[in-house]
Amino acid sequence: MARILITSAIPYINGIKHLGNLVGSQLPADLFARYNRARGHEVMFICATDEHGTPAELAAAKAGKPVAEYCAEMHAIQSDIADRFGLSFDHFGRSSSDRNKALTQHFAGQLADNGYIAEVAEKQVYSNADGRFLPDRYIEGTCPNCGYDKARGDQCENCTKQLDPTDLINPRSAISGSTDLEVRETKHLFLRQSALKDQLDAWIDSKTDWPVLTTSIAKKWLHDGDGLQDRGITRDLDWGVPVKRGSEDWPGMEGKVFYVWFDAPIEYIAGTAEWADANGKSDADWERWWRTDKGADDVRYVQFMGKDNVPFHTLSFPATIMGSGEPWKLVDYIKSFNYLNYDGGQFSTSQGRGVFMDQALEILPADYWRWWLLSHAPETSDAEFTWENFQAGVNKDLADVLGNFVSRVTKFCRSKFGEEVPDGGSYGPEEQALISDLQSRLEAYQAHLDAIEVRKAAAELRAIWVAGNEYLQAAAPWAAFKTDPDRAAAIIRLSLNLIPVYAVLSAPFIPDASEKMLRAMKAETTAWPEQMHSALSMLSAGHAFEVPDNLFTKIEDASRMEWQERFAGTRA
Ligand code: B3M
Ligand code: ZN
Repeated sequence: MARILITSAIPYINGIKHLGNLVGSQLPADLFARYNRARGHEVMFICATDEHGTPAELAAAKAGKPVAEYCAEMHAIQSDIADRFGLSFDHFGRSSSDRNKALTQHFAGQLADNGYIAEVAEKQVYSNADGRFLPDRYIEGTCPNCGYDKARGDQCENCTKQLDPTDLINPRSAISGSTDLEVRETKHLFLRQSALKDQLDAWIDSKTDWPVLTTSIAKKWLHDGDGLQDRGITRDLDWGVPVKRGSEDWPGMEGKVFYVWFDAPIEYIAGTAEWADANGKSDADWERWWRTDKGADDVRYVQFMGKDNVPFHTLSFPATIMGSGEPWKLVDYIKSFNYLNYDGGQFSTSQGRGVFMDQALEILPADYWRWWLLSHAPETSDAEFTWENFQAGVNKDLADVLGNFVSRVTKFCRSKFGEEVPDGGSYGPEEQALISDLQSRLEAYQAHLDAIEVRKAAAELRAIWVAGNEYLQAAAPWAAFKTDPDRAAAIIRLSLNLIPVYAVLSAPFIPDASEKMLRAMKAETTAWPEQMHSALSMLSAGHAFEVPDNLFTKIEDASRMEWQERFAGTRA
């Protein structure tokens, strides 16, 4: 039994995530977590909401709520949707937790003690009316390029020109509208990533089994242009982790918070501590996942994320860990994803384009989405969601292949033998051939899941379902029944036995349908089928079952067109 620590990139708090976000981190992480639990490994699966930074402040302001209140509400909403999607986190934490504050401050203190923090003086815009420094995007004014009067200090939204706050004509505070602004000198902290460059480079080089997508991004940041740059890790915001050096105040840093990307990955660790707190566990219980001096040396740590998050996870967060000089666990494997596009364009949170997690569940059960998204995961290149493709995937794979098999077998048995596994006959050459085919497919399926090859695993699972269907079609128990009822009984006995095996193998992809199948078959064990031969004789003659309700309903053309239209524009 191995110990596997799994983290998914933590979604920003501002708003409900779209399906492109879901398939790029949380969903494949859940697949991997469920699979490893099913194989009997000890799994710790952590996710959280990413609650700091300007996007959180701005979204709260837009909602007219204090930011802490906004975050608490959005956390509850995201947590509920995650549940309904079957995301089986051991804990869904919050980066604004006390645990994360303390740990973030602790890391900053360690980094400073070890010489990896530089204090840099900068000139920045200060608002007298607001009594604070303003981040670039909190300053508005007229664009010198196009004359747009709501250009922000970092960029003009109208003509896309990158700006400095001092470029703006008639600058004003986006918070109060005040024009009483001045440029003042202030200090910020920088993480001296450049000083850890060689260590990071060697570490990345040692990861020969990582996906090219992951290592190529890391290498680019390490070597392109002037190489790895030091990174500012403090901001002038009210909302965030207050800058402290461990538990001590940090002179000159009053009123500042850590940059959101500094504290967000630390939440992977803090989230595990939150898990311990929430479950009456001790510090030792979470530290055995994270501290190599406290038992984590035999943990395999796997991270899931979209490609835009790779630089932070291959460079900045490892720099934080290495620079701390303490024995924290570094990631062993990073699984990164390309983008999923939506119907000829991009999913977009700011424009509300595409299907969002809550909307998806309003129209169809989670399993339909899980199956399609995972079987089309954007692994080797960007992928595209189209309604036609989604309809085809659901109807063919789930309804025609898996659902139809379960329904045909159980209904045929009920009508000819009653609702129990029939006696008579024995497995012949066709059955032996199926069993050995399934055994090699099982091994391939496991290998793909172990390697986190999501699409390949889905294809193999589909092939396992297809093999049962083809067997049933060729063995034709409905014909055999007329001349040789014992032969029909043997065929049906094997076919009924396939259902719990399918349920267990499919559970990481489609947990709800899997549970329905197991319940209908009244299966006593849900153990992973290590050997097909023995797994396929689990249900013996006389074992009672029930014909389940239809597992999957096909998507009609009319619904597809209605949804296509409904989700064509922007979210209301
Ligand atoms: N919240 C970005 C994102 O959701 C960011 C990930 C943080 S992972 C530590 O894509
Ligand atoms: Zn402009």
